[in-house]
Amino acid sequence: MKTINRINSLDVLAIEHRDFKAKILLQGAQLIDFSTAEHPNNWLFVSSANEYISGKPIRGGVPICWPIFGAFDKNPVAVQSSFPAKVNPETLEKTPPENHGFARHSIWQLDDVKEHPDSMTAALSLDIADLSELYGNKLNVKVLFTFSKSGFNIELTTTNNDSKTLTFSQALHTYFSTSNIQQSSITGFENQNYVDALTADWETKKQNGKINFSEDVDRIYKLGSNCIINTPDSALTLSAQNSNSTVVWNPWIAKSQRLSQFNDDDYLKMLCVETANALDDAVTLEPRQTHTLRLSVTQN
Ligand code: TA6
Repeated sequence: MKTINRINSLDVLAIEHRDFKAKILLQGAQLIDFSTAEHPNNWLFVSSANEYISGKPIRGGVPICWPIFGAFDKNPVAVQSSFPAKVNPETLEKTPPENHGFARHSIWQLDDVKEHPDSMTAALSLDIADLSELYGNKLNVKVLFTFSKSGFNIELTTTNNDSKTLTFSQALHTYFSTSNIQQSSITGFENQNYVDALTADWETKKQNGKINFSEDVDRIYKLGSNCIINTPDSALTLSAQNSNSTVVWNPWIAKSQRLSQFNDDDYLKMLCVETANALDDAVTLEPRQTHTLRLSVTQN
């Protein structure tokens, strides 16, 4: 069953099946709730501090960071030249594209919801041409969600509609829920290099053992998110295709007090594992070329 409801000023697609439930905000095509009959609590973290007002990204679920991941000036030159800063003709003041791109606070079109014997799919797309003279008609983006009793899949497909090569960065910025961050860990990145975004010059370091959480963490691992997230409540398996970066983030105490739409103690209840193509892993598309980023999340 599918219905369109509202949370404050935002439309939300609610999907109900005997084996699973899901909710997707049309703003940002943002999955904010997924659970199964067997694992009935929301697998995703969503802050109770969210206001659900138009144009303001929701903190939690799976924000789609696109066509830029992170801060514009931390992106490679190829991304910066694909999406140049906007110049005010009078003042010549430059306004760079916003952190994490515009997709996550734009209204996506719901193209299709299909029921299958053991799964349901929801397809959404974003009409770039209407969004901004900077991006109009350059890129096309759509997302396909597949829900089943074992978990959810997300496929984010980008097509280059321009006559020249374009480079973009991206992330499925997934917030996972935990009842105790200090008893949570991630395995699968042992001995891997990562960029520590908390250091002044974004030092490269090596991961020793599993990833634990006892302080501010903001790391970009140089490989796709094929890992296991262990919390006191669940053991989630993530597998990704066409992703060469994974961002692991927990803001911890001080940053939690500064973040919008986030309670001071929310850091105790969440961890982000973001399936991405960031920094030098940004994706270059020739004209008419297509790229699909895939994430599968299942519970053992
Ligand atoms: O998760 C990686 C990250 O880039 C962090 O550095 C932090 O900024 C986080 O995203 C949240 O960003 P937001 O714009 O949603 O507050």
